[in-house]
Amino acid sequence: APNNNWWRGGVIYQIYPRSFADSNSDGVGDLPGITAKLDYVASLGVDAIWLSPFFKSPMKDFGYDVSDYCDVDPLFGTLDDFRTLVQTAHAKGLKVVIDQVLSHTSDQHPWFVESRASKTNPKADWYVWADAKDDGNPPNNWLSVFGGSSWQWDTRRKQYYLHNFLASQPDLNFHNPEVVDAILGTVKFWLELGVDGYRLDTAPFYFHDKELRNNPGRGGAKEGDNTVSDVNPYGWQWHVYDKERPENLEFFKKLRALVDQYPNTTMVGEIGTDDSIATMAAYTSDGDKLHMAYSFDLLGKDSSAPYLHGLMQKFAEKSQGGWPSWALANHDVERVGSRWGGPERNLQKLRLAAAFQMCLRGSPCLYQGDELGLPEADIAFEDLQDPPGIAMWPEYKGRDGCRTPMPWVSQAADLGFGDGKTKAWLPYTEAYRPLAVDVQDKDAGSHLNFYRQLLQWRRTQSALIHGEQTLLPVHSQVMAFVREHAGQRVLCAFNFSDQAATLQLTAGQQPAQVLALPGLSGGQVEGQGLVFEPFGGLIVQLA
Ligand code: TEU
Repeated sequence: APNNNWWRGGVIYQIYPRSFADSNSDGVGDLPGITAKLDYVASLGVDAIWLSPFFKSPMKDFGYDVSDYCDVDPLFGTLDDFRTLVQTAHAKGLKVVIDQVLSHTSDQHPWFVESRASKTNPKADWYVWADAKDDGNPPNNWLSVFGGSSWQWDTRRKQYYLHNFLASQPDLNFHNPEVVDAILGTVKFWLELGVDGYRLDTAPFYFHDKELRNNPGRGGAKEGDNTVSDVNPYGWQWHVYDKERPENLEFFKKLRALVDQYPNTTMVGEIGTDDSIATMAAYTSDGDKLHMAYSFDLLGKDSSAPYLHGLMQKFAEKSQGGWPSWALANHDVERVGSRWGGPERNLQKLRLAAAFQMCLRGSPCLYQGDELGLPEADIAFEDLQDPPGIAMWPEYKGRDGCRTPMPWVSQAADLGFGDGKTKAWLPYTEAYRPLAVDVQDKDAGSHLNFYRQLLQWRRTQSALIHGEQTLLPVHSQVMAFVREHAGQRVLCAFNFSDQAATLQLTAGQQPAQVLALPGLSGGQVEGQGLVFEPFGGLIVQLA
């Protein structure tokens, strides 16, 4: 029988098409390149792939600036290439989730070209236009996530338009019902082509505050201070008017009604905001909005047990049955191999973190190359491609360091990314040579084979996929919780510190059997307690 809930607890593998595999040797990865590597992806034991955008785009934000929602950019291939990719993935038992960048378009999108032409054209109100203040300044203090004001002056209309990211990514006006209808039409297009779901880019950003009120400062920001800082996070668009506004939830219901017409489909909303937990819960409760909410809360530096505990506790308190997707990395942040692994790329800790992610209630999301334990690539300023990186260097070095080509073949000049001769859009990372797929494939003890074993093992543990999750009390070193399903109770405990640790269990937590997870080590049962080496972990079936 078809499993309508494959996404509940399913593992998602994120592919960044530009950097995965280059079939036509133009220096940029493409859809046929991905299709050719699907055996590899299936060998990991994941349930689905999520493809970052491959739609027509001037590539100012590398595809997150869409100029035609219903076509493939020639750089990535054709619609037929996409059909082949979907067929091939399905034949290998992989679901296909695609990225939908609905909040904004490219400034080259015909909708925007028309909208900016005059104040009276039929699409005049499809984007967020506003007059200048009397002194010529933008209507309010909102800031772009990528730096500077989020308002761009347009000389033709003599008005400002809103952009939450680059100026070449104008924000669609979702308060206009015509825009919502047009967007739902584009979503339907891909459902008809057989996709299994959507990753919704910047889901909290669809609806702006209609009254264009200033973002309030927080905790001591001075009026007029538009710099992004700890005291003024609301200078960004990440403010109270955006996240859980009723219009957004109503839009999700419309999306859900559409998506539900196609069996076995899912949606995961990207909540790329600080303090996302309440928002994640609001978006996924009651089964009538999004299926899953993708959190950024494991994408920072903090991997301490108290932090992780606080996060999971907060989600449990707020969740109302909502469903999270936890990721340790993506194409926007420093690779987990460095961020959590440190300069020495501590494999023991990375394996502990991976096991932790796979044991959590929710749908884990892997980013390409995490399974190889890749560190962040060093990129020289001259090689930078990412606009916010170029703009904010050296305070912020941008996102290129996690986007360099996948290393497939250790000995090939281009690491097996293309035909061996072409220069790729980002430099090949020499440090990836010894970590290439062909090397790790052959090594039974490699990080890659650890991941394969972890994912295979998880498939046999229904408590980890379907179980309820109960946290143990907060502990300064050990993050621990129990997953419970169909009478089976599994205790998962992870020492996230570089010191030995012990964890006392209560009388109700009688260890019955240690569940051997290859690659996870450094933990053992001693009477009514668990003892751990630094970064040791243990998974125990309770009586
Ligand atoms: O990212 C949204 C988001 O919140 C990011 O801006 C993130 O905080 C930032 O990249 C700093 O790490 C999505 C996409 O994932 C990103 O690649 C796009 O650039 C962005 O939307 C605009 O579409």
